[in-house]
Amino acid sequence: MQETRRAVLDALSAGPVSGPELAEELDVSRAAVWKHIETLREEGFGVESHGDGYVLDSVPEFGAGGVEYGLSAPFEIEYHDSIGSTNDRARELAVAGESGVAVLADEQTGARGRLDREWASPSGGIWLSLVCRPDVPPAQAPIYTLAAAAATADALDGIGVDAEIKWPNDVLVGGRKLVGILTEMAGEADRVAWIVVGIGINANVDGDAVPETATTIREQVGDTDRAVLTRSLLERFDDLTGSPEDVLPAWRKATSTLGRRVRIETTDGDVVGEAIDVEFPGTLVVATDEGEERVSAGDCEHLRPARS
Ligand code: BT5
Repeated sequence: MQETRRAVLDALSAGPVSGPELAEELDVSRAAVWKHIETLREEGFGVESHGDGYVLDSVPEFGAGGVEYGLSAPFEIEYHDSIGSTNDRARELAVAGESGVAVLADEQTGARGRLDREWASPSGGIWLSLVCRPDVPPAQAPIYTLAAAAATADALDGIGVDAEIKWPNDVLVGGRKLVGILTEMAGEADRVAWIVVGIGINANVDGDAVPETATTIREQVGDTDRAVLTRSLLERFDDLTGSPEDVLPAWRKATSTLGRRVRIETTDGDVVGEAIDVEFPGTLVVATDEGEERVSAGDCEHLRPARS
């Protein structure tokens, strides 16, 4: 959110405060104050005017203003009621040189999973794509995907949803998929140009609007305040990517893959065995009958629990 507008908002929430007082406090014209208040109203903030000045009456449930208000992570929110795919829009922004933007939508009409699979995105979800420009080699990019999964699991934990991560980046509840993550990037041999981390959360959505293998927050705990959840996810993601050494411990804490018997479908065939560890930047170590194998990408299926 634009800096002066955020300052106006802060003053209004501590209000009542008059237009002239605001103008003086922020060192801008009264007309500018008025414009900011109008914009805030357009974004869905309820700004009431009383005899003794303006006061903030309500904040929007969702949208750019609703998420940015109180957000302590360096992301600018670009919100769409409906869009084809937030990842496609984030890629456009990334290619144009943008960074630190979170593209957010209530509904997507052409969303994608990995390998161009369809991703159901009805109204009421949290469809989010983050444009990042980290100064890291491309080989380290998977840590961003793991950070997104861990941040999402932690944010869900905060609203009472007992989520578990299935390697590398599905977030499940009771074995059903609640969140999918799609990371895309561009770069050269030694440096990433940009990474787009797309996170799709089935939030305030009916169970029959998503595939049978999926679940939604509505089904699990009832509707949630999506702005609050999005903020805590962005803040946790920013913390984790700011200290990459914290990502794997956070991921390990939230995963149900480690210690399980798994089958990983990779481009070189299936790897079957017990998942025993995850290594930087996201490699799964599987103990197979032929010894340890390290897998960096693939579709993971949890088999029956490993014998102890
Ligand atoms: C994923 O792919 O899990 C990554 C999904 C990423 C979606 C986000 S939303 C914001 C951003 N914008 C985009 O366009 N994409 C990202 P994958 O592992 O390939 O899983 C896809 C499979 O999950 C599908 O083939 C279905 O079986 C299933 N599926 C489809 N929609 C689902 C949903 N809403 N919830 C759970 N499972 C779903």
